[in-house]
Amino acid sequence: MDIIYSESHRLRAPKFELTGGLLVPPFECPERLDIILAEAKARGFDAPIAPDDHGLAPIQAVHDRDYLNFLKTCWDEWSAEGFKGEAIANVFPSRRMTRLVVPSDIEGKLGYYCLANETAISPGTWEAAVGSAQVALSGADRLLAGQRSAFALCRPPGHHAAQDMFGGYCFINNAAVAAQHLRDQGAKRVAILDVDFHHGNGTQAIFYDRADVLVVNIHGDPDRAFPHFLGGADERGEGAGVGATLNYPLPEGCSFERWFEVLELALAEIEGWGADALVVSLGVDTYEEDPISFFKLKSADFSTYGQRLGRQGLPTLFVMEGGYAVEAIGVNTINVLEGFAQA
Ligand code: OKP
Ligand code: ZN
Repeated sequence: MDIIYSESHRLRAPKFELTGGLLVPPFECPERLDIILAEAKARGFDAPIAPDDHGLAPIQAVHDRDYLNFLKTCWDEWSAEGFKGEAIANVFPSRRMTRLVVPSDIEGKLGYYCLANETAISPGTWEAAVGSAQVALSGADRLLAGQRSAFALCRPPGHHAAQDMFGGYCFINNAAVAAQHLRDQGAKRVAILDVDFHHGNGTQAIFYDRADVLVVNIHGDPDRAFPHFLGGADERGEGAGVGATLNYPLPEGCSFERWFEVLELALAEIEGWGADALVVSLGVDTYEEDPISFFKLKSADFSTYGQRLGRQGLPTLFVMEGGYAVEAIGVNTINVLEGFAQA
């Protein structure tokens, strides 16, 4: 299985994340990918391959132009204001703040486009996010060329990013960009299976009214878990997309046995729907030791479900999302890929 990877992820290196009222070193850090790559090498995977540059057009196919322009210019506008720290949003168009006009002031703009303010924008964030999307696009190209699978080792992650919103460590929705690229290059129906612990609200929002992309999420119940305001079992799509969104929220302490039963339900739905290709939003924050999540998967369980994904028999693009137990992120991620390849 080819691993696509870009060094440009290192440009995403904020000093701070706002958590529990404190500015702490971000959970989503560059070392995550170093550890995954080291484990891939130790387990006999070929050296990673740099992505091809697809430009901005396939990103604009998913995200709004004004949002992308904001991401591109945010840091310069913020620092030009004389602010000393990283760009953290502090005012939002929340309920009963209904003037949905983009302010020209950078603090206003930042809040307009932000869905959660743990995520700081720092210099290089835009360049890293574009590079991450190129990794996903180049992974999709492998499937289009007839390969059975590919691993897009994306960073920053993407599944919380919607058409015009960043947050939850995400800026450009890599899985959505890849799925749209597969559609535009000939795939008729694409399924996205999001196994990250957190609900992929951005991916769901992007495809919510569409019948050609099935979006399936298995995640911590939003009553108890980030992103809190999307991911209920009753969200099933709208308009032409009714039935093409599926959500499986699960409770705190969820065991692998229960999680795997739900994976079987999800894969039966995907089988019945009839996809040409599968995009897996691969977050390994379902791990029992993850510092910000509450499922109980053990490292061996990642091999088990990787094998099951392999038996599904679909051309499959793995797109890296979360996973914050950094010491185990390599083993858990490669267990999924190796299990898949064994099946
Ligand atoms: C990104 B991805 C926990 C707060 C969580 C943000 C989590 C972003 C997860 N107390 N804040 O889905 O792995
Ligand atoms: Zn996550």
